[in-house]
Amino acid sequence: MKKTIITGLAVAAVGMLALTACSSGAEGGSGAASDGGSGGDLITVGFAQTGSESGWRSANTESMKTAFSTDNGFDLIFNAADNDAAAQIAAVRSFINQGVDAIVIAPIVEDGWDDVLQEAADAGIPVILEDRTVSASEDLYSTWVGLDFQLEGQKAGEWAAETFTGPTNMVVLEGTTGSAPANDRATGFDEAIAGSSITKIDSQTGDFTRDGGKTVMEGFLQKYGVDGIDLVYAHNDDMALGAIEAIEAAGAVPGEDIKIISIDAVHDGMQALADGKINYIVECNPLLGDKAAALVKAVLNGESVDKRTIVEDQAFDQDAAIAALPDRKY
Ligand code: GYE
Repeated sequence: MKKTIITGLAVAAVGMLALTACSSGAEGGSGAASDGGSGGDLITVGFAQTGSESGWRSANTESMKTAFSTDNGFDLIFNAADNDAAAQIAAVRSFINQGVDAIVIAPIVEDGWDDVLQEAADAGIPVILEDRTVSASEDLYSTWVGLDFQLEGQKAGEWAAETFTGPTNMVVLEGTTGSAPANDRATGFDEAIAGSSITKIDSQTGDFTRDGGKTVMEGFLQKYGVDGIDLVYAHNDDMALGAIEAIEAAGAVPGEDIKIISIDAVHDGMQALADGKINYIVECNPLLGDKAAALVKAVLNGESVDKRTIVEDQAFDQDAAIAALPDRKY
């Protein structure tokens, strides 16, 4: 399997190549492309988004809508499945029935994709995955652009193992059950803290939402008390922000009485880190639109593309968050 770490420059170059090489761009389509009044044929793309569960997702949706604009040569059919895996598969089926030129999916969960991906392949419609991955065979999709979720979890775990050297009771706020980031962020973190003095006393899904994180954290606080929990590992910022509300409501100080590590580095999370309410954040870059759009054009033009494009992430402590906040794009 080929694996590429791609830089902004390389992506821009691919994008420009694809733009100049793409005249009609509607090969494989069945007349669904409309010209949208711009004079040329547009590439009709069905995008099956997960939903609108988090700040990360809002930034990702905006990035995708901007990149797949009419000005860039696309006619985008956008669907957000409200975190319902069956509804997302139904949306992909409807894109196939509409005869779109290409389908882009941010898969809610990893499993269950084989049949519908085979149907897309049978219809000659290429599928490009963005953000999350699937467990189905790689032959069933053209390419994937996303993040190394396991490495994100590992970076968070390494920081925790270095920082908490005495006995530490940790609770985990997991992302959506069965999603690639929830699975991989758990694996990466658990491997990194193996043999450390951190004990995972509980772990439950908060579905990547602020409300979910708050509700699960309220339950943990009821069960273990403020004094029974030293550390929260949240699979995303939104759940950490929900946990902050629960901790404050319980009369404790988040970031001090109970430390918090999360993943994403969206604006509200970074602000909480700068304010000392979160202690460490590993970034997960949601700005994948341009890369996904360039890949769609390259695939439709018959160019060979890498099977995986992984965008690199950074990590932030409080000082780094204060320094980075003014220039953050999301
Ligand atoms: O971390 C979370 C979102 O799939 C990487 O989904 C994405 C995750 C992100 O809901 O905030």
